Amino acid sequence: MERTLILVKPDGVQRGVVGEVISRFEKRGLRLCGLKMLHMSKELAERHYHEHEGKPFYEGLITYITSGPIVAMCWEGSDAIAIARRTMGATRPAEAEPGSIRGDYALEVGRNIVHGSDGPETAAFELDLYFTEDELIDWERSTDQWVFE
Ligand code: D4T
Repeated sequence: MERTLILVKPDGVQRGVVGEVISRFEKRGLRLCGLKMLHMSKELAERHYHEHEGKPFYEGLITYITSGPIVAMCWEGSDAIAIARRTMGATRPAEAEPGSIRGDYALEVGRNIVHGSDGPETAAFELDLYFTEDELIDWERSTDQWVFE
């Protein structure tokens, strides 16, 4: 079982697609294991996006991601990281397939609605930024046997 961090970014919250995003991950079969709403501090944003520091879009990215409340979630399942990224679509919405979240709801890379961890190490690092261990729930769904092989 793999866990991934998904964020609904400020544009997704403002545009009222939090429920839609959650619904797509639920319908896909991933299991929700943590959820909270928060307003990201500059410090948290800088820690999250430390790998992009110095890039031309970095300052705009920090301003955008701290511009309003976000929703942070943990989703789990086999291959959760890759499956979540396919469900979100390409980072650049112009390249995102129709039917993906970004392919259906976004136009610009700097307003791309959602974030998802891009690998197991990043997922562990990012989940730790947003959730304490006791905020991540170990549970089973009655439908798990029909979703997980
Ligand atoms: P996030 O982290 O938001 O899920 O994005 P990705 O993992 O899909 O993509 P990323 O790390 O390459 O980019 C992080 C973040 O920066 C914004 N961005 C990116 C931007 O505003 N301009 C750009 O040219 C790029 C490459 C969008 C996502």
